[in-house]
Amino acid sequence: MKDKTFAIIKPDAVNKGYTGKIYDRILKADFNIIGAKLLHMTPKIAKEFYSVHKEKPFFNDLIHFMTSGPSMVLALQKENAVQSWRNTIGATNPEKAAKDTIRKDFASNVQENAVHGSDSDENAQKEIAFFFIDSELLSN
Ligand code: IDP
Ligand code: MG
Repeated sequence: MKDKTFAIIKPDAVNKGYTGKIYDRILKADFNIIGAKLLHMTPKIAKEFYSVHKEKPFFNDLIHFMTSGPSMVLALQKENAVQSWRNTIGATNPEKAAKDTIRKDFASNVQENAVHGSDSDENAQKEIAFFFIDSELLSN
């Protein structure tokens, strides 16, 4: 069983029509998409998902942004998925993101940064379970 990570194509990127282009990057980086759905986060869902950041000065703005329109949530599978996806998306701030990363190419700023990626295997598992039930995930 290969490693998994959790990704979001955030409302800025969905709104700008980048979903297909970001899918291309995912597939070119050899991830298998094992779960995918389009949803519009409620404040309750966004606050719970980002609860680790609840004391941060940007928390309220982040919730406003994440609930501003539809997002695409994804479960991705690949060897070393968490680190590999973080490498594919680049730094949180697109100004600091490496060349050819998703955030470098599609993000607007440090908040509206196009995509999410889990930061550990433990969080990847929690985040996938937060958005998907087992029957919505491919297993192999
Ligand atoms: P990550 O998404 O690269 O893991 P985190 O530090 O976990 O970055 O922050 C979660 C999200 O909160 C970021 O992706 C971004 O949308 C937003 N964010 C992080 N830092 C800032 C900031 O300094 N100002 C505004 N928004 C931020
Ligand atoms: Mg994070």
